[in-house]
Amino acid sequence: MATQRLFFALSLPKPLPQQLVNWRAEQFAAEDGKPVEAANLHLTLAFLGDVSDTTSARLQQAAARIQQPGFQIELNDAGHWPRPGVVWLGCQRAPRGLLQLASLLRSQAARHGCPQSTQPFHPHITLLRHATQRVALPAPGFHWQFAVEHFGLYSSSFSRGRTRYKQLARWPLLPLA
Ligand code: 2AM
Repeated sequence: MATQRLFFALSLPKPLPQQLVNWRAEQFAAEDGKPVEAANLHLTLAFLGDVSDTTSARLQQAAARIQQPGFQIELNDAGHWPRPGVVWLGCQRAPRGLLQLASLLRSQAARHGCPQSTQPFHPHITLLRHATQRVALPAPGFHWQFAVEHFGLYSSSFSRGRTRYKQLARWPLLPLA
């Protein structure tokens, strides 16, 4: 049976990806890790793993029924997870809307046979992989915020040494209050 590696995620509005890439270039040297390309920067809501077309269609139907307001994300935290060697950006206090959306998608995923990690959800944007270097905070220029007005379903594939993410579907959140 054909499957695709899928995940629900938030994309980053322009010009944020380029701003993050610029900031990263000031903070980290080439040998500090493998930078995630600007086009691939995202915040994962629920990782689904390898999913059949039937399950993908069911998950998309469930996602389309989600009705919740958009929210603001403030990127004011960063860190380094030595295993698996990830440098990430995140929030000191994740907004309730973000936690609610991720929790709903993760429980829908589990119900449709996509096992979810038992680790607590820690929303983050991965900036570097195979990273050995910690992030020194506070750092100059560190603090961004953006409005989240929709979420999407993405496929992940790896070919010719590159990871590619493709948006398969996107759903709007209700207008921000
Ligand atoms: P990461 O950025 O912390 O590695 C696509 O692979 C996205 O799904 C990545 O953002 C990755 O998070 C996330 N993800 C969550 N759980 C995963 C898993 N078990 N395997 C691969 N990616 C996972």
